[in-house]
Parts: sequence; structure tokens; C-alpha cells
Amino acid sequence: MPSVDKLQEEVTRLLDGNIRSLSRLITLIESTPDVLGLIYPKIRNTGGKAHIIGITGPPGAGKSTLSSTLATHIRESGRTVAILACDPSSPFTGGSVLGDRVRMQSHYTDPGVFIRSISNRGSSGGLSNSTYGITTLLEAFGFDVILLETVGVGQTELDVMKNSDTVVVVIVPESGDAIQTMKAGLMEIADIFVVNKCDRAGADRMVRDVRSSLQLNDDHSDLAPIVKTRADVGDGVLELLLEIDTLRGNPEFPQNIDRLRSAKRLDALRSSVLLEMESMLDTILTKDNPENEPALASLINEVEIGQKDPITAARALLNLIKGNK
Ligand SMILES: Nc1nc2c(ncn2[C@@H]2O[C@H](COP(=O)(O)OP(=O)(O)OP(=O)(O)O)[C@@H](O)[C@H]2O)c(=O)[nH]1
Ligand SMILES: [Mg+2]
Repeated sequence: MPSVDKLQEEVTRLLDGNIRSLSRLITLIESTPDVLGLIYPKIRNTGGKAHIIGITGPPGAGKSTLSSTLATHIRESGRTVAILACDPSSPFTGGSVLGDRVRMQSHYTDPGVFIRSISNRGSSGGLSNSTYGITTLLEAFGFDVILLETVGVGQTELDVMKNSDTVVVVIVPESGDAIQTMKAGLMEIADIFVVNKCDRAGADRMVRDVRSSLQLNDDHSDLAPIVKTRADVGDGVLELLLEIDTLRGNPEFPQNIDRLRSAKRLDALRSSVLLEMESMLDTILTKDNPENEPALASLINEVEIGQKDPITAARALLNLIKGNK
């Protein structure tokens, strides 16, 4: 880790528009999310203006293809854009990263488009923590729009998506997709649905399925829009951007944006505390951890041998931890 002085110089360069400094700081936050604490005081008043758009959905649904075409339309509207692909699972995304390279090629010579992928690999603080830090850096740099892509539909992806202002959930016309999406909790966080690959059979049916699931879940007053796209040739993508901008441009939105941002900061706080607590618990529950107080050690032992029920013990354990402070 660089010295505090070096770090501050790097942040100054980032604020001056130095893209290499941005890249280096992203690498640092990716592996050590805590570094944000040293950077934040310097950048906290510069950001907050970007529109962070989360794009999520099952593997291979066309998220990267959509992001790339969205980026083209965003540039055409005179805005700059950063694409951040978050892959929580594997360091071995060779195939799709290679595919993405080809897809994103048209943007490489444009300084108004920044593309970066990050993963869990080597991170000590969880992907949603580093994503929070990195989007804060991208905002401070001055990007107008940040596209946040996550692969898959697990809890980590949901946490990552909480970093966005607007969430786009991408599904494709394949049986079971809508149901899986609902089960994964994506239905609740979606502001806009995209049914991509609408060149395939069943697209209209898929739109109807999503609409009826929404009607079951919602009070009907504020149903999320559903947009049909064919991302590989660009069909429907401009319409998608219009929907996204409409949500952002909603007359109610400017008053709400501070509230949304505050909620997002609290969400980030929550995930971060949960993560810390989980790792603390893992340490405490390590077999025969010599650092455990005698009362704690015997409580754990009682649960282990079946003398005390885990539910009651949980409360006692929390009280012991609280008493330790
Ligand atoms: N037929 C058809 N193919 C598409 C469409 N959109 C994307 N594809 C293709 O689907 C494949 C997957 O697209 P990606 O954009 O990589 O999908 P992704 O959701 O980013 O995939 P992961 O990041 O691996 O989860 C690629 O071969 C695309 O060319 C579409 O509308 N119709
Ligand atoms: Mg992708």
C-alpha cells in the first residue's frame, strides 16, 4: 500500500482528470476496500452527480452487449460513461472477458468511455464494499453515467446492485427464467425489465409473464417498465435508455435523489457491518479459539455437545459480545 502522502497525490491527480491515477486507485480499492477511508475526505464533495445504472441478470443474457450499445447511445447524447463489470465468482472469466473485449472494441479509442472489470479475487472486504468505493472514485473523476454489470443472480450480486440508482434486470425468453429471477429476489430490486434476445421464440410471452408477476407483487400503481431488445443488433436499446433517463428525469427524482443516496450509504454501511460481523463470528466459532473468554468458550462448547439449544445460546452470545466492548 502506498504511503498516505503518495495516496493523497494520486487522488489529486485523479481529480485533475488523470485516467492512470483512476486506474491505480481502482486496483487499490479492489484489493483493499478500507483504503476508501483515506481517500473519501478529499473526494466526498466532488461526486454525487453520476447516474449509476445497475445491469444484472442470468449468465449470457446479453448484459455486456447491452452495456456496450447503451454506452454508444449515452456518448451520442454528449455524456461520458464508465462501465464496471463485477464478477463475484471466478477469476477465470477468460471466455466472456475475451468476448467483451471484442464487443467493447469500438469504445477503446474514445476517452469518454472507461471500461474496467473487477472480481472478488484478492479482496479482503467483499465485492459490494469495493464496488461502493470504486463507483465513488468514478463519480469523483466526473463520469456522467456509470454502468454496473454483475454476472449471475446470487446474494453478492444483489448487494452489488444496491450501489446503483436505477436497476435494469435482463432476462431472455427461455423457460423458467422469469421464475428464477423472482426467486433470486431480482423482481423486487428491478426498476426496469429488459427481455433481451427477442429474436427468439417466446419473447412476447415472457413480457406477459413478467407483467403478471409484477401485478401479483405490486399495488399496480407503479409497475416497472418492460423493454424488449435485441442487443446484438441494437434493437430497442435506445428505447431502453429513454426509459432509464425518464426514471432519472422524473420530476420527483431531483428531490428524491439525496434521499436515495442517503439510503444507499446506509445500505453500504449495513453490508459492510454484516461482513465484519460474519468474519468476527467465524473467528469466535473457530474450534477452541484460545482468545475466547471462558464464558464464551463454555457457551460454544455447550451448544457443540448439545447441552444448550443454539437459539437461546445466540442471544447469550450476543450479550457476551456486547458486554465485552
Ligand atoms: N440471438 C441473440 N443473441 C444475443 C442477443 N444479445 C446478445 N446476444 C449474444 O449472446 C451472447 C452473450 O452475450 P453477453 O453480452 O456476453 O451476455 P452477458 O449477459 O454479458 O454474459 P455474462 O457476462 O457471461 O453473464 C453473445 O454471443 C451475444 O452476441 C440478442 O438479442 N439476440
Ligand atoms: Mg458480461
